Amino acid sequence: MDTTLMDRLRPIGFTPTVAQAMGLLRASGDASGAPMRLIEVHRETVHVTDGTYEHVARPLPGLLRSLADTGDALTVGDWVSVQQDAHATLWVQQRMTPFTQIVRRNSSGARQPLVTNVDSAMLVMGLDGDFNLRRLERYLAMVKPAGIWPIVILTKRDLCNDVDAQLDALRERLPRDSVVHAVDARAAVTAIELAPYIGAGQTTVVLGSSGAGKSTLTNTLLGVQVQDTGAVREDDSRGRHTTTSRSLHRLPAGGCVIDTPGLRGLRPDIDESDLAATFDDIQSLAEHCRFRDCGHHDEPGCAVRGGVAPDRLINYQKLLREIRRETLTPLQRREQLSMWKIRHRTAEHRMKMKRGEN
Ligand SMILES: Nc1nc2c(ncn2[C@@H]2O[C@H](COP(=O)(O)OP(=O)(O)OP(=O)(O)O)[C@@H](O)[C@H]2O)c(=O)[nH]1
Ligand SMILES: [Mg+2]
Ligand SMILES: [Zn+2]
Repeated sequence: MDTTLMDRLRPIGFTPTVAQAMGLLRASGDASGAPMRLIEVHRETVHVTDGTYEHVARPLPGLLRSLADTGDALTVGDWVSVQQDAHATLWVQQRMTPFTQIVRRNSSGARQPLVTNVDSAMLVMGLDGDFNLRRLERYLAMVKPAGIWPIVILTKRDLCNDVDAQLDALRERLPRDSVVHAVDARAAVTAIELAPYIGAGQTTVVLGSSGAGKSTLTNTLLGVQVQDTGAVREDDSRGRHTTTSRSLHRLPAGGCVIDTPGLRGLRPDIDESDLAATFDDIQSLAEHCRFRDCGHHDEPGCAVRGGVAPDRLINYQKLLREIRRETLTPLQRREQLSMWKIRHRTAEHRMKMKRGEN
């Protein structure tokens, strides 16, 4: 690969490893397209950058089909090979298997990749009514198992008069090695504070609920107002879903940031061992429980209860139940449903007995 091409692509995250993977990819097919990075996904087209210019391209239907077969899709952050046909239409021919990928489950349970090839994720949470440790743990459970470095960014520091109390609550709750910054997302100095996390050629993604300040932070990192921002509701600090699609932007220092819409009802696409790795404090305490299969509910000799914040344990158990429910076979699901029905009926019966209706 020639050096001018390398120089052009490096600021958008092209590394020797990507170069090698792209080279292998192109050698494996009959394609000889140019390596580009996907910056926006639309219904029929995608926007890509070649390091200098942005282009609109169309994905080959065969590529979309083969991705869909494995619950995958073209995603912002992807490296793709793009070729022009005789009519000057650009076609996305192939996609490099992502080095990292953040995936959630949508409301119908299907896998939905959010972003790919990111090095770090800025988990953005407001120090206002948005502050919610259970939600933050959910984000961590989605990001950490993907091999992505989480950075907790607490915005609206300027609006909060008990920052220290919130920080203490967070430190007590999260693993000791968590990286946390409390910032005013609008302030230029915040870009300087966070610069070490997005070196040249690295990509970060901002994640968090609507109104948390993801687009505000994106603009501050960029040094220009590119993304629209919107006021939050006063009563509950909720945003109005101002950002509606994911987009990748180049930073002046040579990294990239991906802005995303606020996620509702986040379900991470992870398995039990991923969850255990995210809640490794619970995992290591569990080794000292009297019973090997201790559920840390009310079993005697439990080493976990009392060892971690009670609400953290509740959240872990909730996530575990969700994951187990998702991995149930249809038969197991039916069995569980009928068990619930029986429980419900028994409870109803008991209520009637109490009311003397029997
Ligand atoms: N005072 C103050 N306001 C902030 C801060 N961060 C964000 N805001 C404001 O909060 C509101 C929501 O910010 P956005 O950046 O639009 O939030 P978002 O996370 O992008 O929201 P969606 O696009 O809806 O997902 C805007 O009015 C911002 O100006 C902060 O650190 N301090
Ligand atoms: Mg936004
Ligand atoms: Zn236990």
